[in-house]
Amino acid sequence: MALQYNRRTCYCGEVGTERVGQTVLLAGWVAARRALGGLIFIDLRDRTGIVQLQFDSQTDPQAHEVASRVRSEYCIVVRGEVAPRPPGLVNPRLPTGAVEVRVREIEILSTSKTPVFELTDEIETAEETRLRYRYLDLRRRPMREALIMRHRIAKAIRDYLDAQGFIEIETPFLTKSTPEGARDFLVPSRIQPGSFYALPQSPQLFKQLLMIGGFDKYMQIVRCFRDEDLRADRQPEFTQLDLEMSFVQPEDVMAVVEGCLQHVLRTVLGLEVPAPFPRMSYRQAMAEYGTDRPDTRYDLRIREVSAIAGRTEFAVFREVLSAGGVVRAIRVPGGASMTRRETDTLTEELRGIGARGLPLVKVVVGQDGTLEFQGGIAKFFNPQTTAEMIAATAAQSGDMLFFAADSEPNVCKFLSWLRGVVAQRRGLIPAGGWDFLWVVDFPLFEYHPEDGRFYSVHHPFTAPLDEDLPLLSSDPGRCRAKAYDIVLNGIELGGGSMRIHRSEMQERVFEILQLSPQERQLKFGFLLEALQYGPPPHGGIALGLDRLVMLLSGRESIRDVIPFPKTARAICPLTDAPSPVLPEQLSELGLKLIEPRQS
Ligand code: AMO
Repeated sequence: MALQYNRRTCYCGEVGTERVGQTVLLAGWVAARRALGGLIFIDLRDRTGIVQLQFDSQTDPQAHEVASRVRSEYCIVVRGEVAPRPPGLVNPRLPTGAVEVRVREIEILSTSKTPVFELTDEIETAEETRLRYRYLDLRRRPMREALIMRHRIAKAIRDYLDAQGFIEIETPFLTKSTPEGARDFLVPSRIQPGSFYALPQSPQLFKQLLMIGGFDKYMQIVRCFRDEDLRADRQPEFTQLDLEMSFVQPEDVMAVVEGCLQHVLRTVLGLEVPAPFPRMSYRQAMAEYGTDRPDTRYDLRIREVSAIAGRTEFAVFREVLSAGGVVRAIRVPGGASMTRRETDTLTEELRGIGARGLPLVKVVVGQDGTLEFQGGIAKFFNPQTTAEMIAATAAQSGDMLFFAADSEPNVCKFLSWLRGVVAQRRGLIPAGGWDFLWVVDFPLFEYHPEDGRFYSVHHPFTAPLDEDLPLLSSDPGRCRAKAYDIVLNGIELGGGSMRIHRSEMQERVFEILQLSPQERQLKFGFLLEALQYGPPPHGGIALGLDRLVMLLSGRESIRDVIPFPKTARAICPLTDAPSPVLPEQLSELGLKLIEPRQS
């Protein structure tokens, strides 16, 4: 009689010593198979782990015969008794390593082609191949664990926010362009030929409408779509934890996020993180870390040294300063031990991102017992500028000072890159650190000299800081926003803001952005209209769920925590999407390709 696979007694990973003597019915995949004389051993795998099966030709010849035909990744069901493994054969690395199942009956449910790669924990296989056979890749423990953790994180988030009175509400995917600033994915309409939906870059406008609709505390774990260049932490479709609240100030939103993340880390990782999380102004972040998402797990802070640099004999410093640039430095404690090869590599890599070089000096104790500079650009310093530079950077014997001299944005870019790389290569990043940080007081606008216009740093509905309101008329470039980003270990996890809820203020911002009444109407007309019907003061935030899961599961890429991600070329190797469509489909949509498809 066939084994009843719908009557499994437990999962493979649950077969422990407490089940010794019991009969179990297990189903799963053949992870490994070994034949030893009259015995066959099979590692049976399901989503909980692996258990060893034993087939004995003496006691159960029929089952042994079937087991001899079984190959890797066959799907099987077995019934047998749990027995302790003989002493000496216990595998302490496996939770089920003290037992084995002596199989009496086995049935092959389906056979498998030989997988094109081995389904081991560590894997060298090209990612494209893994994605092509993702369903096999998903049988591997690291993938399985990441997706299970993703589920737990999402559940912890929902549980916490539900207890706080949030309501999860879905918003449309077939919609109009949203203001997040990336390119839209467009969907042609068959019923309205020549018209297109845009897939939402975020539910931004809808969540504001929900506030006007009176929902007060909204949350959604939601897919967003952005047509942008991909990186390890970016996908064309990704998931946000999206929040919006009425009658709040930034600290209320921040407190909810802090409580939620504390709950997630507690329930998923058993970790306590202190709250409130530290806050840093955008200005400080840029000055000391060169980026708006500083990794505060290690120091290596950037120091402003332009004034001293201008008094050295180094022509590069002087030229840069007279052209309006800046000189800044990083002190690497103990960095004087870095080899020529290491610093040459850094120089080459910095050239790759546009730097002209990497000026450096080593800090040593001179003959008279005072600190002095050696190597690199040491010869351009006199005792006075040396002493000043040492004081400005708090340098000590054995340190290395690295400099960057360029326009301010470039200096920030080079030194923030250098901080990260030096910290990593010199092992300065403590393991197991969870450094959450709020970056606040972002500028409201950024000025683009190429077209002489201001653009919103976040989106045009972001409210200005109350104390900066006068700057809207006098100096918009200096006006700060009621906006906040949350950063974890140097990765931007999320961002949000208070929204403008009064139409005069919105008008003023649109004027600064030089958005014509027609443009305003075309892009955001429905929101502007809704804002005339008693909008509550409101604000919110969105966190990248993929990034959160990536960080909590210790993965390097969000692709490792997404079941079916796209490659860096925005392709799905499994389904082969995107792919050409039939001419009939195009004509039904009223579309015609004007250029032959590039292969
Ligand atoms: P923002 O554009 O900052 O804000 O997005 C919020 C967070 O979403 C994540 N994220 C991404 N993750 C993976 N792939 C991508 N392509 C990608 N793009 C963004 C990041 C980011 O911090 N509507 C506003 C939020 C608000 O103001 O409430 C918004 O979407 O972790």
